[in-house]
Amino acid sequence: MAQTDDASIGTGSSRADLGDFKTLEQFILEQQDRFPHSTGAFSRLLRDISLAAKIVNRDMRKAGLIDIYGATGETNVQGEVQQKMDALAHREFVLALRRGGECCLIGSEEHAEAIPLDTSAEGDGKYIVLLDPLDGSSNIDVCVSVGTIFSIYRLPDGYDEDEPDLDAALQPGTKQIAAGYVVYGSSTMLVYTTGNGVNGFTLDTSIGEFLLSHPNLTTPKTGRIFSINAGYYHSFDDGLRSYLDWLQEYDEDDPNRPAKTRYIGSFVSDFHRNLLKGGIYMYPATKSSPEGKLRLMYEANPMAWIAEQAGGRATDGHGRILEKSPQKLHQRTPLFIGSEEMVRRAEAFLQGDPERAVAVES
Ligand code: FDP
Repeated sequence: MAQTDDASIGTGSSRADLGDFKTLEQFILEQQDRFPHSTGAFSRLLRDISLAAKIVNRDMRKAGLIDIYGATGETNVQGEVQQKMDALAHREFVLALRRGGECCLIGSEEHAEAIPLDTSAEGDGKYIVLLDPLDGSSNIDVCVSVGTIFSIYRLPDGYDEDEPDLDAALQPGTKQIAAGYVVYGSSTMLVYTTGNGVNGFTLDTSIGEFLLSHPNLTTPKTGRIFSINAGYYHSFDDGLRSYLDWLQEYDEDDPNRPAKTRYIGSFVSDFHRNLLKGGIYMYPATKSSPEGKLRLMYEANPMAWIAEQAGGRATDGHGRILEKSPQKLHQRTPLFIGSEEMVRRAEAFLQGDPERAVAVES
């Protein structure tokens, strides 16, 4: 068991003062100041998202005490059982974005069609937000970490923000202008990128602020963790099965083998752990999900950009996730994401060339 310094417990001396940390709001404003022509609309949009995340966090922490555990009795557009918290999180994000007025179109995993917002009252309404309001929600009833994933695009030229064509949301991941996630775990963290590195903020619930706890996050070039639902092993293709076997072999010259398996079954949480510690998360095509299970627009694209910005890699096994051109909002994709060397190795196995050199400079 880890040793604790008893003298510091309860004295406040082990707790950081607010002065040590930047709040998310301060950080966003600082970034905004770097662009002299910025109108502040994007900063306000991020603030709206972080506010909704705080509300979802609050409700989640009380979920066992009020009637928001369990299923709604509905299925979502994916045909999956909708949890009450899924519906509640969807509603909170839509309300926050509607109130803020900076977003003209929302695509949500919990809603069949993109949702146009009335932008006449407030804000510029130049942004499109795609989100998975509550990822891993089948874990809520058993107190396991879940998350929110979001992805922001600009409304392309030629579209009217008052009546945006729903197709405006169908942009490749390379067009994202921000992507992030919130993990509601043993603590709540918001991690995001605008293409200038990745920064992580931990929620201090006593003051209701996200504080910059993980500036300039980078992910290890390789790692020892692999995350996959091994229950589907027999429906994986030969290349993937060989890679999984290779990971589990003992090799006295390789400190990372045999690798360790860690699978929470909550993508945000699995991704977050691997980002910090080094590892690979895989959700391939299977017999029951021939196109994979994860959603390109709500899950794969935002996490792929964060992974790349942190020095990692994301592929569907054949090409870069961010370059996939979306055909529909709820499109699925196979996903292999995480430490660069591990993802490159997975690609080599999947493409039938396991001997291909993959080592990368650390
Ligand atoms: P969930 O269905 O609980 O929302 O994309 C959804 C997801 O969870 C991921 O968070 C998770 O990694 C995956 O599905 C788990 O699927 P399996 O149960 O098939 O492993």
